[in-house]
Amino acid sequence: MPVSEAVRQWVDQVSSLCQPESVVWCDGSDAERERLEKKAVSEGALTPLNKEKLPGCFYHRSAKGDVARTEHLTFICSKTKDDAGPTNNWMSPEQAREKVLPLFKGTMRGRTMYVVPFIMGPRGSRFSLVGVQLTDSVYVALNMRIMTRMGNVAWEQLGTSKKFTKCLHSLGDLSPERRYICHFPDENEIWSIGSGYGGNALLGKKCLALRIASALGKREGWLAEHMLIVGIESPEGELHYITGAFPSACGKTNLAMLVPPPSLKGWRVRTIGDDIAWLRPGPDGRLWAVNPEAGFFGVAPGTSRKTNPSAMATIARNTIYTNVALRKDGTVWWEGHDDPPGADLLDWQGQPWKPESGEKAAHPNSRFTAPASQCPSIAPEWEKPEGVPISAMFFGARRAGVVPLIYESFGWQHGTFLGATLASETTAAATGKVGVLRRDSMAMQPFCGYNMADYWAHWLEIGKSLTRPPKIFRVNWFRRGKEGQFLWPGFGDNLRVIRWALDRASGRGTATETAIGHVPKLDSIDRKGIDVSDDVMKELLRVDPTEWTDALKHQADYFSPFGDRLPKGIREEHEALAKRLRSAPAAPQPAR
Ligand code: OXD
Ligand code: MN
Repeated sequence: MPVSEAVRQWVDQVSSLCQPESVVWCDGSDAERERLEKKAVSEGALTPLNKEKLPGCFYHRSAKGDVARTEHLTFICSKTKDDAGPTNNWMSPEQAREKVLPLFKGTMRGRTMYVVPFIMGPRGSRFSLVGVQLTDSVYVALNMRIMTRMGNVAWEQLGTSKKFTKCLHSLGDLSPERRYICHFPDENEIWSIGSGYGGNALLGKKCLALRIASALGKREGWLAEHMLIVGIESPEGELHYITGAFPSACGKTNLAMLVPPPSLKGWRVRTIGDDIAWLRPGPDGRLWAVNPEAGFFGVAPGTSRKTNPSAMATIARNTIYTNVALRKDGTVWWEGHDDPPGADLLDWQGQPWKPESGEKAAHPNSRFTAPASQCPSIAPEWEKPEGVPISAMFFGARRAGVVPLIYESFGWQHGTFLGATLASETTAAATGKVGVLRRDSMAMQPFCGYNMADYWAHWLEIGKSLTRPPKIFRVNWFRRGKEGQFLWPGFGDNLRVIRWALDRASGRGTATETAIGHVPKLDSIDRKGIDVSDDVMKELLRVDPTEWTDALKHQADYFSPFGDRLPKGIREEHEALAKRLRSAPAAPQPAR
């Protein structure tokens, strides 16, 4: 397969720097996969799992301190600090060359360097981008094979072009002291050293498809978003596509593979993607989306036949499991699994585990890497080069109070503001304390490759180019009652909420106008077949102007570091909300 001269030159340069013992050019073939799997097993990077129960599956245990994205070690290396903005760590390109580049010197001595060409996006699509990852981790090469269109297809797509993202990765010594994930949006380049964890090491995903792509999208007039994409088909055959932005580990994979409950007969969900959407205005004035990925890198704990039967079917073969617990019979287990743990379980660190230990057997951020094509609900159109047109977009987060189950924005600008002000209680997907309220604007805060104020301005610009923009909604499946219990059943029943949104997008559906947006009326959301009383529904939909006035102050604090860069449209929405809240009647007190 002919390879562009630009690629060859770069591979030579990196080889002289990292000094690998050998260089393997990946072609993406099945024979190669078998070779790499054998190598990974012989090196101890992978353990084969039970061939009957989990055919084609492998197990990987990562280093103890390398189990999640490390945002404090993640940098945007743009020309100026202002270009990266107040929400990103910044390092100048010169400083990165001085401080980080030397860490790559000789780092691959005695190791193999894999040249992993890949396409993000469907083959032959105008949306798609080519990347080449150089890595000394066979585990990473095998994961990239699942998560992207990897191998000769990428060389074919690239041809003689120089437009590819240079993704340099080395495990280094896996020490957090020498761990850096650096992004160069102007040079279209990524350097990652010191981590083998997915989000830090599978460079096509967060690094390319979000941080680098968001900056590229800004220049070229499109959006790279931390969003799932699904098609929702009614019993009458009406098909709408939606996207949903949720912070990490807030149920995007579950929503992307939602199974309608038996009481919603005839509804069907078609999965397109579970984590990332690339969106472009189409010639018809609508917004079109593709999923740039080819696999799912999902959180294992909590995944079961009850919560996500499609995911369970997807991960039954050809899957790499990372940091889950291992059973003696070569099967895997995690908290929230359907089956009991059984005896003789080894925890994610390889230690014998007993339920009474009080410790988690699987790491809370343990993962599965599985091909999207294996998902029973995958849409036949999931790889369409032109993508799918979007009718509605959802911004959601984990909030115990304040935010109602769903509300609809007054339009694109207000919808952008709803996304911009998203905040969520933290989870285990990134290192740090769990359960703390943290701003995660558009669910993109850890993933935006440039100043977020410019990013919101870019959203507003994109809106202007759409004559048929999607409706934008804010959702919160996680509202709790007085005793701390979740008020909404969630999972498959979230389809009831989406149905209301799609009705609204089609000019149907009833709502009450409130200070924050259009909220469903008490009976707007179908509750047939679920036990959600009127009182609980009232609480789920309650908008308390006092609580929101307080939230408004936090929003102002959040916006303040952006200074004059904050777009006028966002400032206007903030002021308009303040005004509406001042004239809003007091809310009735919670019923429970
Ligand atoms: C992910 C994340 O892995 O958001 O998708 O952390
Ligand atoms: Mn994600």
